[in-house]
This record gives sequence, C-alpha cells and structure tokens, in this order.
Amino acid sequence: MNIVPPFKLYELVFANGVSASPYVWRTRLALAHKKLTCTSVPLGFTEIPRALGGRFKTLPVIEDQGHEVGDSWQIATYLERSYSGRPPLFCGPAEEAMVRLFDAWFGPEVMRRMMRIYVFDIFQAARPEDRAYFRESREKRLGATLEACHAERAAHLPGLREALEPLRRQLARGVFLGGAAPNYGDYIALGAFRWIASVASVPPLACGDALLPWIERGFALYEGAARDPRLHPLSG
Ligand SMILES: N[C@@H](CCC(=O)N[C@@H](CS)C(=O)NCC(=O)O)C(=O)O
Repeated sequence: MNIVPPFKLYELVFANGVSASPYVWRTRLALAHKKLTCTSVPLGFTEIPRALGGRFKTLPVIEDQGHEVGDSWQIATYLERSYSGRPPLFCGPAEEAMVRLFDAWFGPEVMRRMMRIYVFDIFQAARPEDRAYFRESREKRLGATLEACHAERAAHLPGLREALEPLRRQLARGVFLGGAAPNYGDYIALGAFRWIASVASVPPLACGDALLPWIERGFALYEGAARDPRLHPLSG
C-alpha cells in the first residue's frame, strides 16, 4: 500500500470539542476503513461560511494533497475511486447503489426523527457563538421551537425505535449491516448513533436492544475510533 499523506478533515465540533456531525462520522469511519489517516480541522457552525474560501456550506470537507471534496457521499465515492487498491467501501456498483438506497431511507426515517428528539440537546452542546444561528435555522426547518421539540421528545422515542426495526432484522443475519464485515451502510448508521451519543440526555434505545452489540462492535472498529469517555448512554 502506497504511503499517503494525512488528509485534512474539516469537521463540526461542539463546545467541548466533540465531533458533532453524523456525516463527519461516516467520513471518518470511511477513511479508517480505507486505512487513510487524517488531521482534524475543527469548526463551529458559524465558521463554515468563512472557512475554505466560502466554497462549502456544510461539513464534512476533506482535503487530499490540496484537492478538496465536500459532501459525505461525494467523499465516499472519491475515496473508492481514488484509492481502489485499498479495502472497498462497496463491493462493486450494485452494492454502492443499494447503500445509496439505504441512505435515502435512513435520512428521512431515522435521522430526521433523531434530529427532532435531540435538537435541544444539540443546541445546548453547540458552542455559545453558534447557538443563535443553530436555533434560527433548525426552528425554521422543523417548524417548531427547540423547546417544543424537547417537551415532546418522549412521545417520539417509540417511533424512532420502531423505525430502526429493519436494522435489527438485517443484523440478525450478520454481524454488520454489510454482512461479515462493515460496509459504508454501517458507517452511515453508526455515524448517526455516534452523533446522538455525543448529546443524548435521554437514551434512544431500550435496555437490551438488539442493536447495542452492533453499535459496540462498530464503535470499537479501527482501534476504537468512535469511542469517547464523554459519550452519553445509548440505552437505558
Ligand atoms: N449532504 C451533506 C450534508 C452535511 C450536513 O448537513 N452537515 C451539517 C452538519 S451535520 C452542516 O455542516 N451544517 C451546517 C449548517 O447547518 O450550517 C453531506 O452528506 O455531507
């Protein structure tokens, strides 16, 4: 394997320095899967427009020897094409298409529910200078105040748990969503749990949820890349 200089990973962080984005976590795990190293460039929400010459509106962005790529899906396909000699994120175009379909389901069915339940926790974890922007943009998107979402969160937990049922069924057939080894679909879902674990004031899963051993295995990958003693419990 050729030696590749560390990538730069522009990532979103909370006030305590914890990485704050499900999309960044997909990318971080994809880089580790490809055995590519990175150095982090931490940014707050309100720093994104000024960073990188204003060329990107969201994170993650990676820089590979001067070449910048934004959007987690574009990054995954860039890594796959540019580093095809390294462990594949998708075993061919058909698997890539199926993971893309999984992503199209996972965003609205799972991540949108997570956002509504945890938006106030995310707001409180954000850097103080990012909070006004976060509140305004998210309240507009959700059509409700952060406090109203917070007040209703217990009522939304059963819906989230139920929406995760296809993952449980798939994990009854293999240790990862990708089968015997993780693929990019695992990183999409694990990234969302890593994001939630960094803020959750109420656990998303019940004790003994069949997803927990997979989450444990996923966070342990690549020498515990997703582990952090500051994380909140995901079950309870
Ligand atoms: N489609 C993008 C979405 C990335 C995204 O939405 N990132 C959020 C953080 S989770 C962001 O940078 N938001 C900036 C903002 O809200 O201004 C991707 O897959 O990378």
